[in-house]
Amino acid sequence: MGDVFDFDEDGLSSEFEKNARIDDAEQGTEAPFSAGSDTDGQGVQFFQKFQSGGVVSVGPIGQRLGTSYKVQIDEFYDAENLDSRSNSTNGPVTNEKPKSITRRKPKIQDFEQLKVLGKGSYGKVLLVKHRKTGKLYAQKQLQKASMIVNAKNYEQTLTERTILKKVTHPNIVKLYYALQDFDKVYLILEYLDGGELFHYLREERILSEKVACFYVAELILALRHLHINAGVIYRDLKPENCMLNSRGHLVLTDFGLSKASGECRSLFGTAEYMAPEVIRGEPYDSQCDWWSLGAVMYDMLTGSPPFTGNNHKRIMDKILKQKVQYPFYLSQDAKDLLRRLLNKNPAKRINCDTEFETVRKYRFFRYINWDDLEAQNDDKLPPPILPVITDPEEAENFDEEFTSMAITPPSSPIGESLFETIEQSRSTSTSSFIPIQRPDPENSNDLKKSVYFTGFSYTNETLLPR
Ligand code: ISQ
Repeated sequence: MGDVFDFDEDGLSSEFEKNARIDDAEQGTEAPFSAGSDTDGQGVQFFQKFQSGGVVSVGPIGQRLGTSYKVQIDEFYDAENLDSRSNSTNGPVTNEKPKSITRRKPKIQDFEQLKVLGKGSYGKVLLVKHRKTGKLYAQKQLQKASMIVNAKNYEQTLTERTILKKVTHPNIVKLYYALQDFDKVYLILEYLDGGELFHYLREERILSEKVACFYVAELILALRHLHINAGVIYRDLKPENCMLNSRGHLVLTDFGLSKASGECRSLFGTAEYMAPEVIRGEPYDSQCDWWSLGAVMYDMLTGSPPFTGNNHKRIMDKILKQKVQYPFYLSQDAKDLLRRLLNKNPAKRINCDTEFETVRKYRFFRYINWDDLEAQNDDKLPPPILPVITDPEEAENFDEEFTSMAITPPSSPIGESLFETIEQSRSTSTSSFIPIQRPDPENSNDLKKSVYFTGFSYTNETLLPR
């Protein structure tokens, strides 16, 4: 099965990593992951939990260099699907391992970079086009160097890749590939050409309750799926992470701050939408997402989150101490749901996972037929905003501040092909590749870059055309 999945041939070719792979492939057990001294310790818990999800674990940073690593091959995620697929199409169910599928590994150069869609602390998101199929994707790029300096970035990227690999839901962004070259890692994601939901909200200032209830209901479906089926707390629900696809459905993006369910303690997320228990540093669980949903819903209906201020401390103080004010124009139905979500005591806050049958019957959701919503039956329950998309390549629903930015070409792949590329670029001055140096096994920084990202690459076989 290992050969079905990308396994780092993009550039990880040092002796060091070859050794790592051999270890791994043979044993399939691994050292607990820790993202260095900067971690809160919960990374260990997270990665242990997800071992059976095909997560890579390369051992604590301090022990990485010069020791042998057990690096798990990305084999579990799709193994069952592939098994059942091959069984269902090729006769009776057997316990035999499926024959390996040989598919050319995607390379970053297979994608033409068209526009910048956004920029954040994580790096950049670009609109890219697959050269052969013409299909458009959003490509999230992160610099390896910054991730090595900032271990949290690194942990977040692996977290995002890991979670998106295991989650399939129409209201959660799809991950198609995880790729890398020498200095960057790339997530090739579903392109959500409707842009941010809150781009529409800021234009309109507030959404009507009839419009807002559709998005609140879609958010409930997405969060429930994460909590119940994937065992993940989203933790970072905020307007920027709610995007619209071309049909107008809400899709959650950005899983860098998500966490395996259970008890968490670290302070994460965006202040305005953060639950009181998270701010207090108390242990928290998936209830924190229902608070954030309340804060986002409040924002949709009033034009700003329930607690605002010009610095984080002020906002956090208010979240802990101030009572939520409900403007006169909110209906009783909206206030009723908001009060249940924005309850400072997580034990008294509504739990939309366990109390879903109650929640779905709230009057606030009277316009929603939940079966149609789940089935995305647009004829019966059309999304309230249909994004205007004249040409998806124009990314017209994204901020011009980004889409007008110049694109910098990707660096070359690593390994032998790099040398071909460099030779070609020497002889043909028209090459768009920027030659980069081959990783130097004597250079500890290069070594770190390679070792860190062993096993990062990934192809989601379930989403590829057959
Ligand atoms: C998908 N489409 C457009 C922009 C995006 C930003 C982040 C994650 C996914 C995206």
